[in-house]
Amino acid sequence: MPRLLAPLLLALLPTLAQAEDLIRVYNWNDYIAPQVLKDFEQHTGIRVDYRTFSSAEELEQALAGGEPIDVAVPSHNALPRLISSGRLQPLDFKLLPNRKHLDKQLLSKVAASDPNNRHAVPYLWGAVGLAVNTPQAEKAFGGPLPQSWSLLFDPEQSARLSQCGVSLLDAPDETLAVLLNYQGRSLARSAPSRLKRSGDLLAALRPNLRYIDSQRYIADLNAGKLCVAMAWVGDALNAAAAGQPVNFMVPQEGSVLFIDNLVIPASAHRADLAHRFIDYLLQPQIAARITSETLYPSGNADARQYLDEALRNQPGLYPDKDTKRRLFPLEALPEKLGVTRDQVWAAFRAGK
Ligand code: N2P
Repeated sequence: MPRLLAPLLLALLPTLAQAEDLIRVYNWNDYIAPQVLKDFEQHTGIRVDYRTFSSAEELEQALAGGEPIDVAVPSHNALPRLISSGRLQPLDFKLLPNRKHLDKQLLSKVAASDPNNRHAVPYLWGAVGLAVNTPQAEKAFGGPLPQSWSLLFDPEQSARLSQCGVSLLDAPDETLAVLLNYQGRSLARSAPSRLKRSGDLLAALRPNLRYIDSQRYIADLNAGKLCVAMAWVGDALNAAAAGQPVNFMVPQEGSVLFIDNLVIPASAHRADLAHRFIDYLLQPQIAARITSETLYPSGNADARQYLDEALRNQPGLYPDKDTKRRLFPLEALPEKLGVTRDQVWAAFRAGK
């Protein structure tokens, strides 16, 4: 028996060695240039098991369940809880020489959620706004559109638009933050009772919404099947790039800004390879390719010079000064409020 086993094991060895050079990456949908993954695999011989999620909740559950993920991409407002519950590993900066290309302003914003930037590397960021198929929406609305969240949150207005299709992101922090800001308040400083009342307002909008989903809306906007969608900037710009007359607008009342980050979960099996992957993405030319394809602004300051001229100046990609003034970063919620938010959102999503 051993005589037979030995050659078999020897034959298996190369496969085993290869199987070890694998990382599991868990990212948002439509948030990478697929060719970058292929190039990384080819250059390094490290295989990437790449999966996606479409809501912060999905990522949170995977991390809380201790899944063996080597690189994940949480938004900045999720960092304080992930760090305090020990879900993230501190990064080894020595293994990330390309960190020097990161945008310093962005790093200091993220440092409010991750002191000294020990755990997170800004990847892509951007604004939340409304993607509007202007000809369709104006027709249904019966005239020019206000540059306002009222298109969604005023039930009379969204009822008019419902015939050409209105959708909402499955993103409770973003939705509640813009709703409360529209009402002149702040999500993070709201009492749970106030959040429940916001839930009632959302429930009244429910009949006007085609769905609450952060992935389906991309294809539907591209195909002209939605006229107003609460959107993350790159998804909206991609619809416009696909030929639809879709505009991305940040309403006058203001909106939220998110910064998504590359992190190494505590449950990672290959933190060494995860660092190599992150450093690969931190090369300015690679970061520029990712921005060119996803149409999200890059966390990499040196990437900008590698963007096509047209893209570098594309309105809406990097927010202009005026828009920037209307944007505020998503805030982390105090624990108790987080529980109310989850209840309110689950009921809303289920249509209860
Ligand atoms: C892209 C998802 C954007 C991520 N489809 C928002 N945090």
